Amino acid sequence: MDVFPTASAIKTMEIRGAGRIARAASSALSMFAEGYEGSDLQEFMDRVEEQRRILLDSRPTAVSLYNGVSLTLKGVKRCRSVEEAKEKIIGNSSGFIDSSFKAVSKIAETGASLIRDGDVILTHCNSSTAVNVITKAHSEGKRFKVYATESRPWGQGFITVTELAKSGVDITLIIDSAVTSVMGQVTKIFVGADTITPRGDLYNKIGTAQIATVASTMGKPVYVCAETYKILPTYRDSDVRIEERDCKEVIGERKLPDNVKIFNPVFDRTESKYIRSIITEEGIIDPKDIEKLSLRIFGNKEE
Ligand code: RUB
Repeated sequence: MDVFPTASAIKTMEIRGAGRIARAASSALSMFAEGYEGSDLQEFMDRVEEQRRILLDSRPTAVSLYNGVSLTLKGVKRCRSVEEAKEKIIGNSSGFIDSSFKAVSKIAETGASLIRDGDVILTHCNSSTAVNVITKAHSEGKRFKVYATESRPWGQGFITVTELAKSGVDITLIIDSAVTSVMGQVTKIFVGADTITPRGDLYNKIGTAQIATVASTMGKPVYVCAETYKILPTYRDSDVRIEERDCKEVIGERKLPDNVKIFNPVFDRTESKYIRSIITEEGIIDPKDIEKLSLRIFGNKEE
């Protein structure tokens, strides 16, 4: 089975969130390898490259997708037969998916240790990693309050508040423009990541930069919850494209004059100076130390 249905589900956001799209892409490559029936190695490699491209083109901003795909294909070029290459992809994929879930649990433990009774937390969009931090702290018996933004235009905040409410967290939904109004009460901000650059800058859902700027003005710490495969390898620095989506997502059923232009970027960049720490499965990292971590994990050249 080729990866097209997965790529298309990622594009239409049926599968969304940086971690989920990386795991889905990895699993699609594994299923492609498993179902491949030919025996010509070159032909197989060409098909794999084509599948890789289709997946990488599905959403441009999250480096998790690129890293998930690259880790799934790691070492495949050195394989000497189709069977060996298929086994490699299947093994890499299951290793990547497993380590990705383990990273989310580790981050939940570490992140939860930063939450105290009486905290007022703000989260944005729907990051499964950030949500796990919050539910973990709640399951440990800590009592705190959470504000979650609606996250226009898609409204991923509705997913967040539903998930947190089901876990029994004291949760309040706010519209995006209410962030400044609640920031006075907020004690900590937890958000997810699509990409973290070696300089420690963050690409995440549109509005994150605004939240972080307001937080910084009011002296509130911003914590980014991110598995290390959301870090941009140093050799790809400056390679982040912000996805722009259809204007229909902004206006919905409304009618506007033809000469109104609509700009719909769906991610933004938050400078590292607004970020207190990045919580990874490797521990709590100062944004200044991300480059060292990126080099240790990915090296300085592409395989
Ligand atoms: C989702 C978003 C999330 C990150 C991290 O945007 O910006 O904060 O992807 O998510 P979209 P996770 O809904 O457009 O994909 O922690 O689940 O990987």
